[in-house]
Amino acid sequence: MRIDVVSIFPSYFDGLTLSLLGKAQHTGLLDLRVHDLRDWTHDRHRTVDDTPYGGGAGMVMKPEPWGLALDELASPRGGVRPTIVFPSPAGQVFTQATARELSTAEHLVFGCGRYEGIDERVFEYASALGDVRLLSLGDYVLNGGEVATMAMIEAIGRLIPGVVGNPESLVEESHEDGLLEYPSYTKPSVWRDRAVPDVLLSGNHGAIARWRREQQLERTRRRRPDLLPDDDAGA
Ligand code: 6GU
Repeated sequence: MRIDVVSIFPSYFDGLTLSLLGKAQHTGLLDLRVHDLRDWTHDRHRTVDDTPYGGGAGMVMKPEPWGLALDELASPRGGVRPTIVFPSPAGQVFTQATARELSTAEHLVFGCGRYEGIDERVFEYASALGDVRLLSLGDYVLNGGEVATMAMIEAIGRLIPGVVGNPESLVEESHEDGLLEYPSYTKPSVWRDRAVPDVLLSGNHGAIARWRREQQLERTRRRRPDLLPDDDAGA
């Protein structure tokens, strides 16, 4: 998979060279390129923002640098239109299902906004080049799209076949089956007077599987009732 990221703070993404995603880049499973939006400015101050038409607080990202960046990075490559993601608290919520869907894309482009956002015409223009998605991490406000983009790239990248060494570890996680994960324990069997649940030491694999399923349901009921199908307060 090819991923291009456009940001005025490219060094945010240094962390993506670590661990599994770093290895995926070395082995060629992931081709991640981070770009500085200011490279597409032409004035002495490398300006990327301006005051909003109609007034109001804060600054808006100017369309011209974004247009040039998208022309260069998000034009169809070999007949394939990219998926262009703009992280935004005003977008649809990014979930494990979104991560799964985007993990099958050949080419993703992330446009990280700052300030009060990007001139709206940029999204329309981008729609002519690729499939545009406005995606939010959840109902709270970050200072810009960088941290959200990192979270999305990690969630997507680990689903690319071969990135996570043991594919079985992917299916037993929270959210993969719509429930929270069951609790895990390791040695010692007693630690500071706290014992590991007996069933896990029983060697009875059927009983262990049943216990884990019950724990998943119980935790989900208690912590995230909105995830259960018959929840009145849910989506
Ligand atoms: Cl994607 N961007 C910003 N700025 N804030 C957010 C977010 C995204 N998701 C949640 N809060």
